[in-house]
Amino acid sequence: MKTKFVIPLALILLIVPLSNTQLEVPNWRIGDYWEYSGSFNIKMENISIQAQLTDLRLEVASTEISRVNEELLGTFKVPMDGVIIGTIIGKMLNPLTNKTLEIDVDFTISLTGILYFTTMNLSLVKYDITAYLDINIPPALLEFLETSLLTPLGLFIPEQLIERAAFSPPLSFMDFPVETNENWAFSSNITTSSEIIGEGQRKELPPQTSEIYFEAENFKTTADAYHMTLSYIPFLSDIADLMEIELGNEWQWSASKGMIEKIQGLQGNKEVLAIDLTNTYLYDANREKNNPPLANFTYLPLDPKQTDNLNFEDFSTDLDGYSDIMAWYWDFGDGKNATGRQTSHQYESSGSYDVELSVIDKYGGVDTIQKTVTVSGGGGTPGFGITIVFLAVALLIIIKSAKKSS
Ligand SMILES: [Ca+2]
Ligand SMILES: [Ca+2]
Repeated sequence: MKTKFVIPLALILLIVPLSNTQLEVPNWRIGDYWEYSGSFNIKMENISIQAQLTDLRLEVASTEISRVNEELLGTFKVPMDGVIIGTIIGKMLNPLTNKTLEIDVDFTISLTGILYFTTMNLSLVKYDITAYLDINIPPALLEFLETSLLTPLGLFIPEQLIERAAFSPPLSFMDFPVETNENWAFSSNITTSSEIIGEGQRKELPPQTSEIYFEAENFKTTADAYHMTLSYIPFLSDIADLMEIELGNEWQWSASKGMIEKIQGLQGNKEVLAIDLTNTYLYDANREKNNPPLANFTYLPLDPKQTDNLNFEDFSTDLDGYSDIMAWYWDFGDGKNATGRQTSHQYESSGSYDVELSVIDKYGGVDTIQKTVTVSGGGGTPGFGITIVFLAVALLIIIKSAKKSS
């Protein structure tokens, strides 16, 4: 009977060290940066697009407290910059004249923007990106486009595209901690508002909300790399959808670089997209863990009346030093809020208010404390203060006489 248990136990012992491999949330800090370069290749029936991405740089600039859906979130503010240089080559058929034109257009797109990620699990909260376009359209193509447009849209060559997007809930690409062979799925609503600028005109596109849903799988784990399939790439998936291209994506996350090091998309068996993290990065996987701050505050007067202007002061601590604390967010419990280390507030009516202070340190540690502030009606009862003084004096006399008698 006993031997029956030997094999399963041996198997369990073998499995345990392997299943311990898991990818924790990376310990990002201000100043960490990553640089990418890569290529983009699309072949369609009549048109092919080839482009090179250079010096795409992401850097953790600061930490901020953001309010998302009535929730306060600690976020990393990550500026992003990069340049895409490419060519569009192909043939276009003018449906009106039935003539074909050879196309050879060079373009340069300079990207600049800011991304916000939650400090807790690096979910994308929002982004604000501007793309400066420099498209060299030959006169023959311009004329061709003008004559082939079936509806009189008027040709508008954009010079600048601005897109602001917010995700609700924040879009989690990774389900930290990621275990070997783990599957996960996420959905989020993206609300975008865009602007197109060109030829001295500015066109605003109305805000649009759509749903993002994707599935992911961590299918292979090696010493440092976590290989995953992900059915969504921000920005590119939207373009791919428009062009009806299927991007089968492989993401490779590096534990030592604290970031994605490779994105690869395949169309059929051909490479459509290949972005690699060049060796320029700054991240220390072995750095000591940050101690999150401990939120606390004081306020005066302690027994406020409706007419009082209350002074609030931060009294938070951080084991790494007070200078770690970067931002303060005050919620006065009456719909009003403020930022800064010190602030003041006056309540419009008497009552009990739950005042909340959230603090964030420069490494993304967040803490919140709530205190109830009771505001009494203005004026107060005359002589009330004197009654307290009488009580205190009476108490002192009682204590003194009690001491004497003992
Ligand atoms: Ca997980
Ligand atoms: Ca700290």
